[in-house]
Amino acid sequence: MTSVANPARGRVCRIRPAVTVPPRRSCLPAVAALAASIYLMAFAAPAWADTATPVNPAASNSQGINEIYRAALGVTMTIFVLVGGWLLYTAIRFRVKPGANLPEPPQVRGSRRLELGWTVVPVLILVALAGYTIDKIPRAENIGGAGSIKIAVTAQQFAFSYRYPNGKAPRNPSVLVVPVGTPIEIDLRSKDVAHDFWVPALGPKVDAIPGQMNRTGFTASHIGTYHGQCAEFCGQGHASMTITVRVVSKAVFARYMPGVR
Ligand SMILES: [Cu+2]
Repeated sequence: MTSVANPARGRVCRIRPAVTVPPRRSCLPAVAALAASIYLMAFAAPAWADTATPVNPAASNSQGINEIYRAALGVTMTIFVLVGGWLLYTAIRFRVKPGANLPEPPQVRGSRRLELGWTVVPVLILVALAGYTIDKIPRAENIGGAGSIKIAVTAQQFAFSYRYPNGKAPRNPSVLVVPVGTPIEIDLRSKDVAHDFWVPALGPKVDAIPGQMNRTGFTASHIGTYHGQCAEFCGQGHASMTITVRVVSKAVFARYMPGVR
């Protein structure tokens, strides 16, 4: 081992003698595994369904949640592609060839610019994502407004029950029918244990807690039938504690539940 002066840094650095790299083992299995993974990812269409977000939003509230998901996914995927691409490039570009002499590469210690960069840039990214999320949360949680309909929802092992402002329940007790484009306010209570009301396509998930009334809601933007599920394990029948919300036109709702608007 010899010592030489490093003119760039004014220090003495050590240079090791060249090393002869032994021939590598075949990389065929690794290449085959990578190719198989890419093939499976590219052709497993169902696995990509709703990848970016849990569902297709059908209300302004879930649209707000959707936008937060997409922003976070966009930023993180960009970072993944940049870092992963750079890693892949360097691994291929600077790979060791069998039988090559391998001198020790330049030894770099400390770089204020680099260290500041990899500290400040992630902080700025996180602050931007947090700011965007905080800006969108009011939209996701926005309930009520002119012409809103207040519906009392009661959770009980193992079903949700609904009551309109006129005191009536839906004709099919397990299907909540609401008009499109109308703010729906939900007063959520539980009769026994903790449950959770969640219809992903419509709005945020909210706990139903005994002795407490929690409020949630949504303004549906599309006519259709949307499904949800109690999202808090509440006992043996929890899996059967499903939610069905049917969004109909205002005219259909006026005939379905006269006097409620
Ligand atoms: Cu449950």
